[in-house]
Amino acid sequence: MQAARRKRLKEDDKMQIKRPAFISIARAIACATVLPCFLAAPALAQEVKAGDLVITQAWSRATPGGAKVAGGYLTIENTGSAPDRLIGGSADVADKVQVHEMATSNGVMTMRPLDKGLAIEPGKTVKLAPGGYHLMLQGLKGPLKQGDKVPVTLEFEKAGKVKLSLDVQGMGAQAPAGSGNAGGSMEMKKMPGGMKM
Ligand SMILES: [Cu+2]
Repeated sequence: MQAARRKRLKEDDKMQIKRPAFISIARAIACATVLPCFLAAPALAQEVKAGDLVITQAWSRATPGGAKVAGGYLTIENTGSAPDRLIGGSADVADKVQVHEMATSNGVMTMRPLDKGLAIEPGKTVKLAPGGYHLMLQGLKGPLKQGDKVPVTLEFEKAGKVKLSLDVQGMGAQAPAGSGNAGGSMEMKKMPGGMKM
């Protein structure tokens, strides 16, 4: 009896040691299950030109009911020879649209508005994506649903106001549909805590 009990205790110890590994596997599976959602969606073709700027892959994510904020993501290329700056925007679906930056400090993801906007240097391409720069739609008037096209007006210092629409992907999407990149798995490495933003 005693021996059996001792053996069971020893096995409990082993379980304790194994637990962290088990949790990370569970997280990896949770992340992986979101991949098929956006792989199955139709490809993006939208390209918006405003002066020297070319904007592509404007997208967002479906929001859970009652959510008051949503992220907006896009790629901005400056084909000209002068710098420009994304300073803000507006949308009918939200009270306000800000340009945010996300960064990790001491393992905690935080974000803050870019008061002076986001510089788009000549000859450069700037990507707003989960885990980095993003548009923040605040004071959402209703949920964003997968498949929606959400009209947004961006405001640039030089190019002025630019209208486009965000293609709404599934709730856990890490990249726009049809982008053909491995954005999902890259984000997973950057955010081991499994945070989605
Ligand atoms: Cu934000």
